[in-house]
Amino acid sequence: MKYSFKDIEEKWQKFWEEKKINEPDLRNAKNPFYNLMMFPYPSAEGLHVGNLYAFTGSDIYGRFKRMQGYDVFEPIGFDAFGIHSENYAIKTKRHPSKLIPQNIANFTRQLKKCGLMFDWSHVVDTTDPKYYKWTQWIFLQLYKAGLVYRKKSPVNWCPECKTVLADEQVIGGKCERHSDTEVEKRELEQWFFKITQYADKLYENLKWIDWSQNTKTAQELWIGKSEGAQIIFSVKDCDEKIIVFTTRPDTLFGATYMVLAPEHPLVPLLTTSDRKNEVEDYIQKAIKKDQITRLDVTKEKTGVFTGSYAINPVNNSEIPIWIADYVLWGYGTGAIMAVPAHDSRDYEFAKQFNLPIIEVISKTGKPSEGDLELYDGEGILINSGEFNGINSEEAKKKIVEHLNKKGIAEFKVNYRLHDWCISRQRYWGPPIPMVHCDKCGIVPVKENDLPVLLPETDNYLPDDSGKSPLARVESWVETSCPKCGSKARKDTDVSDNFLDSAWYFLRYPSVGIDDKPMDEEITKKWLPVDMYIGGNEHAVLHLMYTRFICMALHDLGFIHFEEPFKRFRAHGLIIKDGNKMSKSKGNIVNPDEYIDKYGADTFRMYLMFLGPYQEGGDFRDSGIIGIYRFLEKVYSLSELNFTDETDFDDETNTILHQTIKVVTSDFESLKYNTAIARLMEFLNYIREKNITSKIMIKYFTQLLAPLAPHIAEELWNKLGYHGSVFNSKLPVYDESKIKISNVNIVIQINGKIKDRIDVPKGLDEKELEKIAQENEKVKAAISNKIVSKIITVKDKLVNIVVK
Ligand code: ANZ
Ligand code: ZN
Ligand code: ZN
Repeated sequence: MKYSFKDIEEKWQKFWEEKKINEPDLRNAKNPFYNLMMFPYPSAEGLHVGNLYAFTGSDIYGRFKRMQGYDVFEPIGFDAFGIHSENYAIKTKRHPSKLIPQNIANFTRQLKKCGLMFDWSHVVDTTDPKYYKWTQWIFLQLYKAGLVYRKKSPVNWCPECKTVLADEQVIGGKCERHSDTEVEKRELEQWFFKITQYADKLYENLKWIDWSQNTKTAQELWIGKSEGAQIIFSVKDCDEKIIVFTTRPDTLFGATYMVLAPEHPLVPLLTTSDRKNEVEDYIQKAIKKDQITRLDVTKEKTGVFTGSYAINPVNNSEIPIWIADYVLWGYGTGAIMAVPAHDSRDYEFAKQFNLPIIEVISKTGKPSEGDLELYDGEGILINSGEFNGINSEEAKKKIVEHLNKKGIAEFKVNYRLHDWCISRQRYWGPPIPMVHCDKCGIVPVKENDLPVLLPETDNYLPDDSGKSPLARVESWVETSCPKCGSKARKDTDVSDNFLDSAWYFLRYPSVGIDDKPMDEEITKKWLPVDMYIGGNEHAVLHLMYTRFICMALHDLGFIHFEEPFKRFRAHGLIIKDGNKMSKSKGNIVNPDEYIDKYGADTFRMYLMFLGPYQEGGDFRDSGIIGIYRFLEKVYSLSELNFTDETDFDDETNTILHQTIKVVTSDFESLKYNTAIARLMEFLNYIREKNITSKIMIKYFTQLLAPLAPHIAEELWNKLGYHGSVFNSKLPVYDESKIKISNVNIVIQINGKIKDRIDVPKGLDEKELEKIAQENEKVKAAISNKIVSKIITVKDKLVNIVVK
């Protein structure tokens, strides 16, 4: 009989749905396991193969856990608000509120064909007022807790998106969505979340959470914890003080000038009248540049002298105050003490503008001879008065302590992380639940009045005004003040799409419960998430925001954990025929086509066979047929006349138990490609040996099930078992049955037998040669001769020819 995957897959998909096979009893489950994958945004193009790669790997893990006896909850949803969706709606001139539901329906149809173990009774759609009501509720809770503030500040503005962006959405100075568009700085009043209040916890917890190392490293760098000190410098003939942040207080005697960021508020005060024009010109140019350009070490340093001098507190020397764009406003204090002998940027700047360079750290404890070279390491202090001879580490402490007594220095930890800019001047998002009243100022919407519904309007295009399209819907904007009742205006920004996705996994198990965001009992049972799989491109975006939101909700007493994901694993990326997939190259793999042609089981297994899941692989059309053939052979097992045989010879036992062992450990470590290879070998063995034992085929079926769920159900059924194979337990291997069978081989020298030894069956030529050459008798016999040739016959003999 032909392997008619279409009938088989439809039949079992229907079975799962009708029998609610994938809907665990969330309240009463005994052994809960929350298996999460990153939910997609429902693009109009439909399911992308990248989505499916991520989902399949996660689904296999979920099915595997289930067959180990867990009650696995594997939900799916749609991240349907946001610029991605909105831009597409604009491009195709269809209103997002019409387009998105169609996309969701299409995604749902596609996903249901892929054999994923989703609990379709707990779907989250972030654009559903029943969901975003609680997104707004979270905003209000954070606001009440003092974690939300409004500030006018230079923010990232994408002229294409016509909205502000968070720092995390700016990549190399360009918009993450428009890689050709330079992000501008605009002075706008925006809502911010105080993620920096959690900087330390976000950083410290990385030490123990079980996440992919590359993701943790990305977060570590992004948070950028740096330990140092703040030092106050006074200004000559002036009452102003300049505070600097430095990681090297030990180099204080080498500070020969100071630099303020062009945006620093003291600049106008410190600029002398003769320098005014030059300074103002410079500021105009500098503040337009983005961070990356400003920090670029390969670019020539620029700057101007303000005309004022600061006093170095350790030796009272007068040092000039400059402004330069390599010092950033928004990091540290926006001012530095420059130590050109020991900091590369200061060094270049000093060379360029002929500023003095004084060596204060020496590797040897003695001043350098000849031309002074930059040295940015640690060492022994020189030219540093009473601190001479002390090493850097100690000097850092001593100098700060010394100045601290005078009240002009303190130890300080600094973070690179900035607060999260949360407001967007776009249409397609949850309105920010705030009201502006002339009498009361800014007032939060009452919780009982949530959700603040997004108004329906055809006039939803973004513009360059810095205001959201919502501002144009006057009837909507008008409201009454929640506090005093007088006429007031709704806030017209919407919240960042990343707020929608920062808590969706908290909602999944509570979907259907509408009087609270999360049911306490169910949340206690299912959260935190046991396993989360997704792309590493979210390392400093989604994965940072979710951690922050969890920490805040935890501290406010809403949830019992502060880290959302017990384990996180980043999957690799797949490419097509050696190239990145892209629309412009026209090499996008459309899952629908392949599933129609080969079936979901084949497609799933082929995706997983491309390479180690955490590394990705290269999709080639020619490869998929191999997997298809394999499943055809699997299917032919269903036509055997099964026997009740349960006693197997040693070799068969060894192979069986070793296969169980390797495949289960491969599943656990997401090495699906090698698990598949192993199952292929196992199937070959079964066929070669004409094994028809029901129990043996049963084991094979169970091991295959997470990878190819439909065909496994079919086989399970043909074997005479009832219900779903996913309600059965995976076989467990027996170590004592794993006997590697040995063969006795002959070792010869020039054709004469020297030894006979036992080796594991099936060793290849190279391994056999090595064993023979390391044999003591052989070594002794050939010690002073030259080996000219080695002849090996697998499992039989090694003949060493010597001269
Ligand atoms: C004096 C000094 C001497 C420094 C020396 C370094 C080496 P991280 O590790 O990244 O925190 N800095 C401080 N604020 C800055 C700003 N807003 N823009 C640009 N640079 C800034 O780096 C901290 C160091 O970067 C600080 O320590 C300061 O230079 C500089 F031999 O102070 B240092
Ligand atoms: Zn953009
Ligand atoms: Zn009021």
